Amino acid sequence: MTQITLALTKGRILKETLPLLRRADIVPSEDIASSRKLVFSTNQAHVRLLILRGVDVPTYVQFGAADLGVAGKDTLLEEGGDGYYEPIDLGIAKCRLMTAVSADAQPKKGRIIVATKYINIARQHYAQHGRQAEFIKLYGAMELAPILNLADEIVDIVDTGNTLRANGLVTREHIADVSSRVIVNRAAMKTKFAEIDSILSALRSAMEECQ
Ligand code: PRT
Ligand code: MG
Repeated sequence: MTQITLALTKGRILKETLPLLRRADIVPSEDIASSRKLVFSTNQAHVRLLILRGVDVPTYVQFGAADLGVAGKDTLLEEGGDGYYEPIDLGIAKCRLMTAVSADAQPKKGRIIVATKYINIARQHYAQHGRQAEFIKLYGAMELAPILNLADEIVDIVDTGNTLRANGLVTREHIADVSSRVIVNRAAMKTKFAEIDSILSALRSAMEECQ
């Protein structure tokens, strides 16, 4: 059978994807969380799993190094790649992309500074709202930026809101609802249609069983 490569990330997406894969009868041959390996075989001889950084999943799928991948919609919006389809919303790892400010911040006129790891999403959002902004790229701990006066606002992922609250920030504008999506390389969808279609069908059934 044709080899199928599925790209995943360690972390919360993996945790919520593995039960769905198991129901779809794709079971890694060893425990991914406790291994340092980056490629895993599965109970299905023609299916292997790659463990990548989240931001690299769309890149691998776009260029066909992986046939399928699971990535957060936030990552897909930010990376903005083409070359893949997005056939399934898995409805897992749900959260929201929001802007946030210091709870005691005074409204600021004119140009503001926004710190975020989502530069492209942020640029588009502020432009759409007709607000002038400069953007500072951060790779983590965005919540610190307003506290230390590095930025006036941040654009970040919010789930429970606990992280923001714990750091004296409040949400302002909702940018997008986020969940994890299955993406498929466009060429592979044609050349490996039978194998990929059967995985997509199994995943859809697995999702129904979970509801
Ligand atoms: O490999 P890399 O480090 O780049 O990826 P990762 O380890 O971040 O990947 P992983 O597997 O953990 O998944 C991240 C993805 O999960 C994101 O791209 C989102 O699509 C999704 N997701 C869902 C979240 C959250 N919920 C979430 N709460 N990603 C991050 N958070 C963080 C957020 O950054 C913030 O610091 O949790 C904090 C906010 O949570 P609350 O509950 O305090 O509001
Ligand atoms: Mg992380």
